[in-house]
Amino acid sequence: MKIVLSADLHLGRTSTRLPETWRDAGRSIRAWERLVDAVIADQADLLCLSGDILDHRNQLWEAMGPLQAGIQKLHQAGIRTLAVSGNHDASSLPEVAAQFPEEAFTLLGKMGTWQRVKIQDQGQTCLYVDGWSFPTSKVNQDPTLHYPNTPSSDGIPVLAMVHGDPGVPDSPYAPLSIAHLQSLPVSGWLLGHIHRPQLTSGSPWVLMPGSPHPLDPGEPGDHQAWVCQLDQGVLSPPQPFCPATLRYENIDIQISSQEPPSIDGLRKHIQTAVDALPATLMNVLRIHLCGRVAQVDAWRACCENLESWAPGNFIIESLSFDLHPAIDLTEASQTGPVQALLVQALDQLPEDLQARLHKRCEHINRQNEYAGKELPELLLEQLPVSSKVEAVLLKAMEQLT
Ligand SMILES: [Mn+2]
Repeated sequence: MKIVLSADLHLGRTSTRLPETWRDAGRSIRAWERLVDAVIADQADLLCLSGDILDHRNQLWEAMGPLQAGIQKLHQAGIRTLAVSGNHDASSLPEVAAQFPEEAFTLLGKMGTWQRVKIQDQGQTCLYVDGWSFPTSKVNQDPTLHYPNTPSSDGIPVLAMVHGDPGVPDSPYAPLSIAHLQSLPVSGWLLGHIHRPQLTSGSPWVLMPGSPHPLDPGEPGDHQAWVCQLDQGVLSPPQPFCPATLRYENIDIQISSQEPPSIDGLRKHIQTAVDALPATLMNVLRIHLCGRVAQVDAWRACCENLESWAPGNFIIESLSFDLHPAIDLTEASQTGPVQALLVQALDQLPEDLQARLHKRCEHINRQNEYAGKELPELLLEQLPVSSKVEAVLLKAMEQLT
């Protein structure tokens, strides 16, 4: 049995910062139509959607028609859709559910109570799907605290669905704890709410599927739905399914000091970076140029008309610079004690500054722990501060030399 998993389609929204020619393809209902077709083409058995399927702010009523048409198309192909509502569609999804028989579309856990449905294969129950839906647009308590925590003795796997905010105990959008989710007797969790996909392995695995179609430049990287297999009573960890046709990407281009300023050279850098990405029809790029170069102004001039360059599968949404004049650092360090200190600091920050930053990290980590937030430990090397310090030091060197 094949089960496709997704959430956060936000039907009604259109992805932002797109050129006119990509606007229609950037509508979330187009992504939904593609997903429906892919589910049918792949002959999946179930489609599970974990909330925020409809966006409450954008074109809600226009989005309902395409959602219903998709559910109907799946039903005609013998595929059942199961869903829970999120904070965006707490009130609209029950209306959609009322239009369909249970075997076409099942909204699980209405009124904020956990509900279980049995899925059958050739007359035998092969899977339980548990779900909980947002009863209103805000919920301050972790809904899994009321999960009926009774392990089934029949060995039938359980897929559980809930929309919520993992690792944020004071969230008004159903706070969740990954550790608590993994302590419950289920085989896999399908979450929703966070648009960046994340799969936490283990037993049970926990999938935040992410939006299957990115909605703005704040959602860079891979976006897709997921698929898992139920084979001989085992629910496999999910795999990516139906990749998005749109991608936002931040690209850093490092210019070397020997490289002569040239528009063609710059274009080649960008093309190489795009070629390294997974093949996607529409790429929206935020480009960041950095390096120490002989002719900073000439490089800036090369970028002037670059934003209108659109060779087909990508556009340049923005360009930023972190270019500094190439300085012979060894020579510069010999011109005075301040210069020597700055050059040394480029390699390694002064010890007292490092110690202060370490203390700061520890303080933040303790606070996270105290607040019960499950954020990964913050390490000094990961702080963006080092690149900022480097930029300041280089600026200072420019002034001094
Ligand atoms: Mn949400």
